[in-house]
Amino acid sequence: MNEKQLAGERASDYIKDGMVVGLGTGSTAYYMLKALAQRVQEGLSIKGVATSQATTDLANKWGIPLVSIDDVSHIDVTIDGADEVDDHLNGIKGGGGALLYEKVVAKASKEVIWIVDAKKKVKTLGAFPLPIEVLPFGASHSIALFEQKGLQPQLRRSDEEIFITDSGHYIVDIQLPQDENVEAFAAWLDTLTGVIEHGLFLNMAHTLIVGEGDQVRIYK
Ligand code: ABF
Repeated sequence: MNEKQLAGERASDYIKDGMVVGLGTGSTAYYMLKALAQRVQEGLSIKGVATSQATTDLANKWGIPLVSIDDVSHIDVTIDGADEVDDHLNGIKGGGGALLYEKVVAKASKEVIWIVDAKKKVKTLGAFPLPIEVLPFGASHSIALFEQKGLQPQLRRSDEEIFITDSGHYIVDIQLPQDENVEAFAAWLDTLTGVIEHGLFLNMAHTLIVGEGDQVRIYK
């Protein structure tokens, strides 16, 4: 069993009958969804809120009941992947391009659990490029500003084509400055017209489940 599978399957144990569950996106969340689908087939009654079209498709394929985020008052627990997580359980997300819906779902959740393989746990965030979701209208000006700040912006492409998120936006990947307070940098990003959302998920996760070798380690 690989580290992503270990983490994903362990996380599905946190899901209880009757819960509304935020369903994450990515190859680690894939294993959580597979384990959850098995439990649904065995009688578990839950409602899932998907964080991407890809996760919606998997849930439909595997028979996990879905509900719109706007038809529930809250989400009991969200289980999602991440690209990097530090010792404070701050993370970088969005490598899969789903950060906007992932952040909306996380913010509506009573508990947020991240599931990762060992290489995602880092001392300092920033080796992984920080995804920024930007409005296509004026994106060149957002990119120019990041360039001017020395953030090495890269407009994300997939097979030569500009990558388009589920909500119709672009993703610009930048380098997180190592000499800056991450909260202050996130606050600056939040002021930028044309920036829809960014991949800094700060003070949002309650539990981190890490697959390490043939073990699972849980951090709170
Ligand atoms: C998703 O999980 C994204 O935010 C993040 O990029 C991804 C990690 O993907 P994987 O589990 O495939 O490494 O939540």
